[in-house]
Amino acid sequence: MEKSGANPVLLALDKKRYPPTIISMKKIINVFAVSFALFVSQSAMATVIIFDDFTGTDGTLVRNTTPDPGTGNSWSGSPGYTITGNAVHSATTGSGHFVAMDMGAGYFVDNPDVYEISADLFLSSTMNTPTDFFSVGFTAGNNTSAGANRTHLSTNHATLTGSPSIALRGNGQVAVKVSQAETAYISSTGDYAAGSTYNVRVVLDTTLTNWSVAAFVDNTQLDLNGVASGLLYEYTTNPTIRYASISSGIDSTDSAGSYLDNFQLQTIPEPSTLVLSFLSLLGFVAVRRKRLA
Ligand SMILES: [Ca+2]
Ligand SMILES: [Ca+2]
Repeated sequence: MEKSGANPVLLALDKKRYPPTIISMKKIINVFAVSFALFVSQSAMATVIIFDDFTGTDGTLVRNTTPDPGTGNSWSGSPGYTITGNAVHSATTGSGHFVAMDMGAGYFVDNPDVYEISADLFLSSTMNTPTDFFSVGFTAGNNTSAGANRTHLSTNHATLTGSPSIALRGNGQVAVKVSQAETAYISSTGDYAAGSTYNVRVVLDTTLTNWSVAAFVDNTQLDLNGVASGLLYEYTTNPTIRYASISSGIDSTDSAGSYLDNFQLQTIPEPSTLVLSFLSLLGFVAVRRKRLA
């Protein structure tokens, strides 16, 4: 054991270096007040539009169900997804499936905001190919066929490829598509190995003239614009979208152990709004301190 003076916690409490007037209770309370108020304001400003943790009877088709216990209309799409073990599983019919929540034509244009789609994804370790995947994203269309073609990753489906979307692939890759033709990000094979749960998020800002996209895996932001500075992808032509979608390409051997859970579409505070509320909080704390002094 080092002598106690080397311990940073004890150092912080060393009243010779940090006299009581500096580490005052008032200061500590103020720091907590700012952190707490900022946390509350962020939570208050995020609005959940769809949330589904799929607490349904095993074997129930996801199609035509309403989110349980959350919010939203009802899922439409292919009969290829069932609720099993309180999560979305791929049925054995066909390999590709699709369900979507219809937000209505023009919704994301008429209600400019910062939209985030997120979900927890788990792929069975029997998966090993890039064409096996689960993905979530914003799409222009929906697919009602039982064996819907592999979408989101496909170059064959202009209206079903996510604009944008994020996919976890069977070979351990994460891919972010911003249109049928363009993949903004793709990780190395094996970076996100099967057998773990990954929280994926794709964020679309429709308040801007040129919409921007951010993407995250387990709170790590992905670099969507390559060597250019920053991490955001920016559209030169904004996509036409109306659905919040789930899609996959999972064959029957891999379907049992692979699932999607906790689907959510929410609006989140714009960075500029956050800065403003932080500044106003600082002002509030300053006034409060003046009064207390
Ligand atoms: Ca669940
Ligand atoms: Ca970059």
